Amino acid sequence: MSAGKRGALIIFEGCDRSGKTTQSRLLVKHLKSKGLSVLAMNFPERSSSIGQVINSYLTNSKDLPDEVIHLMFSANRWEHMNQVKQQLLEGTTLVVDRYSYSGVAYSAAKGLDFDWCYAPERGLLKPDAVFYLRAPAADDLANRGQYGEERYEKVEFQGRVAKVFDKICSKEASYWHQLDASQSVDDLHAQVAGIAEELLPKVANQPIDKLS
Ligand code: Z5A
Repeated sequence: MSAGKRGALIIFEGCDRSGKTTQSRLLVKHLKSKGLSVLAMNFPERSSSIGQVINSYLTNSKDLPDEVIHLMFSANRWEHMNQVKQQLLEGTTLVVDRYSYSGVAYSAAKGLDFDWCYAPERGLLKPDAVFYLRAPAADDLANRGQYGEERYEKVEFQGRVAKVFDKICSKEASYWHQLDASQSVDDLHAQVAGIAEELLPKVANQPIDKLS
C-alpha cells in the first residue's frame, strides 16, 4: 500500500460459535498473502487490567452488575482506540473479532435499554465493513466446539442476542454484510475475501469516520 493510504477497519460480528475467529484468521492470512499490511485484533482484549476483569466475569469467577460490565467492555475498546487509529493511518488493515455491536447486543439481550447500551460506543472509530455471521436458527451452532463453557453460551440467551444483532444489521445495512453462518468455512471465506478485496482500495483515501 502506498504512503498516505489508510487501512480498513473490518469487523466480524455474530453469536457465539458463529465462526468469527475462524473467518477473521482466514481473512488475515488471505490479505497477507496479497502482500498487504494487516493485523488481527479481538474484543474483549483480555490482557489489559480492564480486560482481565472482563475475563474473570466471562469465566464466572467474578460477578458485576450488568451496567458495570457493559461499561467495562466499552472502556476496553476506548483504551485501544488511539492505537487502532494510528495503525489504520499507517496503512494497516485491522481485522477485528467482535466490536461495539457485541457490546450492545449482549447487554440489550439481558434487558438493558438499547439506546443506553449504544451511548458509550459513540465516538469510537466506525468500521468500514462488518461481516455479520448469522445462524438461521438459535440452536444451529450449539453443537460446535466448546459451546457452553462461558457465561453467555446458552441457546435461549443467544436467540435474544441474535434478535438484537438483526435489528442493528437492518439499521446499519450500508456497511453490514449478512452471511449465512451455516455455510462451509470455505464458502464463507470466498465471500468475505471478495468483499474485503473490493473494499480496501475504496476506503484507502477516505477519512476515518466515527460511530454516531
Ligand atoms: N461480549 C460482550 O458481552 N460485550 C462486548 O462488548 C464484547 C463481547 C466485545 C466473549 O467473546 C464473550 O464476550 C461473548 C460476547 C461477550 N460471549 N458469548 N457468547 P469471545 O469473542 O471472546 O468468544 P466467543 O464468542 O465465546 O466465542 P468465539 O470463539 O468468538 O466463537 P467464534 O469465533 O464465533 O467461532 P470459531 O471459534 O471460529 O468457531 C467455533 C467452532 O465452530 C470451532 O470448533 C470451529 O472449528 C467451528 N466452525 C467455525 N466455522 C464453521 C463452519 N462454517 N461450519 C462448521 N463449523 C465451523
